[in-house]
Amino acid sequence: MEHNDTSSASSSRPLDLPHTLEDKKIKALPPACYYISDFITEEEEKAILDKVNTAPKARWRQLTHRRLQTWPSDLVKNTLLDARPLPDWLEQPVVARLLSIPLSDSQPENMFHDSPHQRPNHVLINEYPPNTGIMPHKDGGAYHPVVCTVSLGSALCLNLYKSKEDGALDLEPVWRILQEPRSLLITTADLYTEYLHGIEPIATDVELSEKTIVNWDLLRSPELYKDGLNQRRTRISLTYRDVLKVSKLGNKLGPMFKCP
Ligand SMILES: O=C(O)CCC(=O)C(=O)O
Repeated sequence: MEHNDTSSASSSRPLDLPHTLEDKKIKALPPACYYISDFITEEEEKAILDKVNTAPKARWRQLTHRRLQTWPSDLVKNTLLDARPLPDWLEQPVVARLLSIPLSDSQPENMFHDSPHQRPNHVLINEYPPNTGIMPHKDGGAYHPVVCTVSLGSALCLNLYKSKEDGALDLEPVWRILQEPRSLLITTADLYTEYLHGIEPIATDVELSEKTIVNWDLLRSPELYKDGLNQRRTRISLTYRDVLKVSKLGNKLGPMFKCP
């Protein structure tokens, strides 16, 4: 099985794929949330970054502080109109590997076993140069509540927030997750529906320690952050999700409705 493939011929560092997701559970978080530090190799990271960075200009959507790509396309009214499969470079190795990891010894199914398409059908690619972040938010109703995020190029902290009783956002994060390059973070269930997530627009993540970072024990290289700091470089994230509604009509509308 793919998930037993713990080495790569030319890779300097082996993968660290667990026997089951249970082995990589972030224990301090409500169930269920997982962190795999070495989900892809450096060579795979480089190959994906090349594809992201050489995508046609029209693929990028520029927001005020950040740019992003959507594959196979944007959603329209929470619906995926373009039902083409993901391109090969987003499918392999990530999706195959995601689907190969069982939930636990007693649950041999993978994390998408109960999603409508039994696999992710959509990828959002976000670029975060230093000093760039994303406001605290929830992902909304378009997706099955399993979110798989692969980080490339740089580490940074994802913050989780809770609304106060009066509905206002509590600006102090409840938890912080440090995402290293080449890692996979999976969030599901309550973490998806009850909490907000966001990334602070800063150049350096501070006060990093086993007391402040919930996945400290699962990090590949905690020693890199022993001074409590992470100097950010540009981080690219790939967010894999299953969009609930896919329009059969979309592909019949012709190339006008398709992204390059
Ligand atoms: O880049 C990330 O890790 C988070 C992205 C995100 O929350 C979003 O695009 O909704």
